[in-house]
Amino acid sequence: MTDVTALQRLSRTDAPKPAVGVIHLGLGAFYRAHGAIYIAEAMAKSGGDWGIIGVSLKSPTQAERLKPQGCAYTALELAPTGRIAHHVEIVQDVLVAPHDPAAVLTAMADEAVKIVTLTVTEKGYCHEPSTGRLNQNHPDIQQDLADIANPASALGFLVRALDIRRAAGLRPFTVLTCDNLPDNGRVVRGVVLELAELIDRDLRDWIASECRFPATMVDRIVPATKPEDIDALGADIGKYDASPVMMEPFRQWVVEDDFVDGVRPDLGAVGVQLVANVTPFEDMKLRCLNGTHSSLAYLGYLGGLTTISDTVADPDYAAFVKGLWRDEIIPGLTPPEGVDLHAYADALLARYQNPAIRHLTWQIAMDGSQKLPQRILTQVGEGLDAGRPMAGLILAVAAWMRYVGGVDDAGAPIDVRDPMAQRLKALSDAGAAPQDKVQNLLGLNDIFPVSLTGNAVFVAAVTEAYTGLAAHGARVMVARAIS
Ligand code: CS2
Repeated sequence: MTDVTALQRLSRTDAPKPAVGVIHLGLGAFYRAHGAIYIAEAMAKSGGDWGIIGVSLKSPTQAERLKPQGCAYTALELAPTGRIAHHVEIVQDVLVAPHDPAAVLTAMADEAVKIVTLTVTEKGYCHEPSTGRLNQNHPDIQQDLADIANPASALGFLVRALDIRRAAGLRPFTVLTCDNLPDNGRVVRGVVLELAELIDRDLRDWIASECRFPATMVDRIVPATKPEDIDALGADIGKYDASPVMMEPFRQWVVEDDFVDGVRPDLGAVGVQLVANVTPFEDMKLRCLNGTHSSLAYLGYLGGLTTISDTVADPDYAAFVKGLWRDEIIPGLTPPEGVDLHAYADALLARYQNPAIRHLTWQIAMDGSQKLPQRILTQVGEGLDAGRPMAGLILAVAAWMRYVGGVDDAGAPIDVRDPMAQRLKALSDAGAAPQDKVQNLLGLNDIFPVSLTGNAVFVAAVTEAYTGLAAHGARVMVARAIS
């Protein structure tokens, strides 16, 4: 094992620092491995002032790790055949919103800033997943409404910064969401306008007419960095990087080309697809990738499988996920022009099999209450309506129900991370028999739409799947699903 503390810290080179043009809200590993790298490449290729200031909305950890190394970091590309370390210098500073909200607002209100990008995860939009409407009872939104000069939520920062720009006679920035939500541009626009309206009707109207909220589809598998990754990287590059990111070689970014005054980095020069309609790409990715990721995460975790690559190394799980694509997911999709969805699914399986990517099923299982609707439930409803058998995805829904009950197939407790974790466990515990537990969870209409809970075929199938999982475990049920 390398003694990483003996290594010299990673630092910036003395290349000139680009001026800031982007503020990023929610500086996690994904954006540093995806959007930030594309923007850095676009600037290297075509110029422009697109340096990034990152903002952490909750924890100071990222700032504490990155600032002592000048905000430079290593992005480690992990292919089955080897690894490539990229040195990334696009981030200029990291601000911690709860420590100094005024500094964040000042940065966002700077005229030089043209784009605010976001990766705040599904729950960061403070919306009701089943309707897309702003959840006005969300504690962060309550805090925004009580004191918008010191916002708590990403939406509060957007609204307040836009207000400051309007008052100063400046143009708004483009709001570029990079989260895995269907129609993510429309969702963020909707909740920003709802919040703005609660504060000032004129502000709402100005944002509605002047601001732009392009939709995007983002894709790159970026497992959370583990302590042993930091250690191994130290041995590889001979420097201590406190905050490297681990990423697969594959990446894709599809962006609706609708920016304020048309101002943006030259993303097209570095492989970003700039299109008029992102929806077919977003549906393909959310359903084929994220839908099966979540399915494998719950069924894999319950069955004692630690990573996605371990899960698809099991022939039954591999056959199961192929069946999901072939019989349940692809038949419900309209492919983007020129895309062969079966080839897309084959490529996905190869990405999942990459043994160099240790993506924990536990990590993907997080926040299921926020992910299930768009990843699985919508397509289950549509499939059943079209008369397709949706037994595999329904088994995945039942596996999520088992998972949030908090005990795996070996009887070990599960550390369930979800904004609704306590409520989910209480509902599960309140039912004695499997059908009561299922019934209780189906009562959550912010997750399950009535169109689904009112569908007797769905209710019977999910109850049967849950009962099977409780009696035989996930591995047996996955094997049965393919036979
Ligand atoms: C994953 C995604 O954690 C999860 O929920 O499904 O982060 C997934 O790895 C990315 O969307 C891939 O682009």
